Amino acid sequence: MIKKATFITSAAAKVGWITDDVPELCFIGRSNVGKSTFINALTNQKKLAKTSSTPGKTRLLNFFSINDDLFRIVDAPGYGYARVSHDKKELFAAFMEEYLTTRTNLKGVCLLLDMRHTPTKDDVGMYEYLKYHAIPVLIIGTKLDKLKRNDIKKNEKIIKEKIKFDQNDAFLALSATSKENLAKAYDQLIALLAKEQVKVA
Ligand SMILES: Nc1nc2c(ncn2[C@@H]2O[C@H](COP(=O)(O)OP(=O)(O)O)[C@@H](O)[C@H]2O)c(=O)[nH]1
Ligand SMILES: [Mg+2]
Repeated sequence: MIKKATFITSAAAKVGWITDDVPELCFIGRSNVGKSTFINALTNQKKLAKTSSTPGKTRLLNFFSINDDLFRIVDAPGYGYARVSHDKKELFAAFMEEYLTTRTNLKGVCLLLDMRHTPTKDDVGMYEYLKYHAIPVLIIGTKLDKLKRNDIKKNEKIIKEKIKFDQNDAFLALSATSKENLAKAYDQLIALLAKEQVKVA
């Protein structure tokens, strides 16, 4: 369980990154997917990650220390709003790309997808990008409470098909509001920290 979570710093560029060996898990998702709410529920703190009402407002990486530096959660800006063209290279800001491709502390990405919807082009592009760079991924399906029981398996199947889900990755659908499956998230994060980065063909 997460017993302690503290905000350390924000960084807009590499110069602001922390220099040490603490492993990091980066949380990524479209604006409004429920990332801040998930981080707050996971850490049992009401305002750790700001639940912003202005989509795409945050332009920084936010670093949080978990359980006295057992690992860090790095909250990334939401994608899907800032994008200026359909060029894949501009799916996210250059500083995000630099973080994801050069940060040695990074052990995995927690990619959040809304359980209610078919993943967007941006979602598909993001997963593809992570796979291309051999970054271990945990998919968190958010807002599970909004689904009818019958739709849960159905939607999970649609999402997995749409993103071409790799069975070696983990998938966990949960609700930050009803707390369903929330307790399972911590173990998944610990498992993600231990995963090998395997380059696929
Ligand atoms: N029903 C439900 N609503 C949620 C859940 N998680 C987030 N939300 C709502 O979705 C909206 C966006 O959440 P937020 O955490 O700010 O999204 P972010 O932009 O990804 O950080 C807010 O109105 C939240 O209250 C959830 O598990 N269930
Ligand atoms: Mg947010």
